[in-house]
Amino acid sequence: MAKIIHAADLHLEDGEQLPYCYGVLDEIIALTLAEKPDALVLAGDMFDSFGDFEALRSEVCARFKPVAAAGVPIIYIPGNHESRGATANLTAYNMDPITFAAARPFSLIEAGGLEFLCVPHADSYDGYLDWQVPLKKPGAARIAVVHALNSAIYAGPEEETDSRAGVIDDDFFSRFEVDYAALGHVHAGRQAALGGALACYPGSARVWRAHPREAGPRRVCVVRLGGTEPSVRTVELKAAGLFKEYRLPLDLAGAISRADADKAAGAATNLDLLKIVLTGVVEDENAAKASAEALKAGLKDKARLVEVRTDTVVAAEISSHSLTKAFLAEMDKIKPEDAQGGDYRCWLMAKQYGLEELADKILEAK
Ligand SMILES: [Mn+2]
Repeated sequence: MAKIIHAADLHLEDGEQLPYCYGVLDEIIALTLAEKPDALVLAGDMFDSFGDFEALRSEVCARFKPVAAAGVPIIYIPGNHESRGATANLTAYNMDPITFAAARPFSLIEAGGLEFLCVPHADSYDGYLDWQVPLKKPGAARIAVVHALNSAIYAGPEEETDSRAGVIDDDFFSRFEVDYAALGHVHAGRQAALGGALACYPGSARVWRAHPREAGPRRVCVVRLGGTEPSVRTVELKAAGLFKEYRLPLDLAGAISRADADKAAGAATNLDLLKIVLTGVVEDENAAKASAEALKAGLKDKARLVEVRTDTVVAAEISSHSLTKAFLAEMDKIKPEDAQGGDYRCWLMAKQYGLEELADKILEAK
């Protein structure tokens, strides 16, 4: 039996997020030293850009030295991000003690008694039918390391809006006798059988941005190979923190309830990326914006990063309108007493929807 650790999409970034990024990297390294796998595989986008690659690579190589000293080979392919803003060919770089498999279209590396078919990111893999990949040695396990999209395992929208990753065909994995596909690019974790291989996106190793695909614990895969079918166990990275999103209602004056703000602040840790969307019908857009800014300032030290947006309907002087007055008076009659309970949340939403309808009608009539 062989064992590998598979991580992807760490997006190490120079600047104020660097200590956080290194915290996650160090957790992956500590896990590797504890698990003593036959190899550690990094399936692309270890760095957020070519500039980050240039600035951080010597420090990153130094951090991996204990892994190499423990006899664990480290295999790393470039994703689409390592090429962003590139001014040099990535194959020119020595990443000792990391085996940096940047040669295109592929390289076959034997390490830890395993075969690694390493495929750096490319805009297209259409030529793979002509690739001269040696046959798998009898009894060996083969791992494909690929940073790409595949429609069978992930059919959602493209990960990034400003660029498209190359798409790898299902047939690739059966043609080249792959047992396990160590994939990178899709930041949500995914697993599927693909052309006879078990294919896995571990998901981004850290929370890269405020997006639903970064929700949930960030993970690496611990993969067992050889003998029977490959099996995958995922391990959560505590240092990655979480992406948390809340929608909080503003009142007509554009004010946020203290209880709501405190609740959001209390739920975050200093590793989390917190996103708050302020909703509701407001009479003054500037008041809503001021609330957003005050909230952001108040949460600054509660989370690693805080984003506050407004998603409000602006209806000036709506509260003085006779329909609104009547509606609010009726709503007040059925207001639940306990402002923390589920009934209260329902009541608040009903009031919001009602106000949105009224805002529509009143604005239409104008
Ligand atoms: Mn990525």
